[in-house]
Amino acid sequence: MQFELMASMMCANYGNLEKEIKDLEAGGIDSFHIDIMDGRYVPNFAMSLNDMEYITRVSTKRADVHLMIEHPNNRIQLFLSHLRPGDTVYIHPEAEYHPSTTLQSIINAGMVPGIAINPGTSVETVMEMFRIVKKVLVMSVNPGNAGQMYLPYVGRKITKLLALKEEMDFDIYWDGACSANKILEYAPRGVKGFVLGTTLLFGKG
Ligand code: S6P
Ligand code: MG
Repeated sequence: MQFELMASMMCANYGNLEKEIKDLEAGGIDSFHIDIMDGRYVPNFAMSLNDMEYITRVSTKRADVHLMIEHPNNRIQLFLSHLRPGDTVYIHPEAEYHPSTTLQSIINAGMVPGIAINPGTSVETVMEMFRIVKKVLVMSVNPGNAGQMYLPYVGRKITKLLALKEEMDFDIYWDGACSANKILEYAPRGVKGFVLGTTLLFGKG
């Protein structure tokens, strides 16, 4: 069973971020999940462009950038210019009038395109984009904060996505309240990667 682990860097220790990055790399993390929030699409501000730039400069692993911002197309080049080919960028389709245009910009820049699906978003409303993206990030909490409770109704959506992923050629990733039990249950079923935050990696203390 092979799966990827992404460290949710909004939960990291900023007292010594370089050490945190190196420790996570030594611990075997596959990529750094970077939650960018604008205080509008979600009611919070988390990481910034500067944090993203620092992490990509210091780390040797991929960046996994989760844009929780309104109209990402307005600023997408700014984000892409700080990333390396092969890094992943997810947008939320609801945050954009023409999400496929934004996804095309991500592809043109050599990044891996993804969409993030909120707990209240149904598979059917975003299905056309599955043929464009390589990754679908399933939110199992509402976007905006770490340390929230898992929303059990998301499990049925993952079952639907698992049935579509081969035909439509995308991988499924899990974001929110990810515990060891969730990995043990969903990795064998075909979920490709898991974002680790306060639930499993960084602790709540
Ligand atoms: C939430 C964000 C997530 C969190 C992650 C934290 O808006 O997209 O990536 O950082 O879910 O993990 P946990 O275990 O604290 O829920
Ligand atoms: Mg995230």
